[in-house]
Amino acid sequence: MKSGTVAVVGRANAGKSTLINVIVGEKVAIVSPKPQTTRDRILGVLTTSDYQLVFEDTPGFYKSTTELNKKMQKTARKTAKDVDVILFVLDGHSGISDDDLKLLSSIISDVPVIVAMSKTDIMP
Ligand SMILES: Nc1nc2c(ncn2[C@@H]2O[C@H](COP(=O)(O)OP(=O)(O)OP(=O)(O)O)[C@@H](O)[C@H]2O)c(=O)[nH]1
Ligand SMILES: [Mg+2]
Repeated sequence: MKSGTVAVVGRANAGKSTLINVIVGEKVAIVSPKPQTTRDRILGVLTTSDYQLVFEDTPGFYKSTTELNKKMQKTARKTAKDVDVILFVLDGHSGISDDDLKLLSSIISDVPVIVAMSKTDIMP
């Protein structure tokens, strides 16, 4: 059986936790309209007869200099280095911003990145 780990990374409030809950089929991660809801790495596991995928939810990137925020950003960056694939979530409602592009280029490493767009149901 194949198995792999996926870090779900993106701006705060992009819809990362929502996506993981949908893929995994249960509510493993808290979802809320407030940015910075996810504060630590959270695991969601999808097991089928052919493969197993472990999703690591991460705190969303957010501009703030508080110690808590710095710690959360460090957690997200560390998680992104430790996995087989990065799933980068873009918020389709607010659109692609310079912050998204900066964040994306800052996490580029040897780990392949797949980009997903959330909130396509409410895209302008
Ligand atoms: N309409 C719509 N709303 C969505 C979608 N995905 C997420 N949301 C909403 O967007 C808000 C943020 O979703 P979360 O999944 O908590 O976002 P997150 O990226 O995990 O946020 P942080 O953990 O704070 O970084 C919530 O109010 C969700 O209900 C979507 O596809 N469509
Ligand atoms: Mg979250």
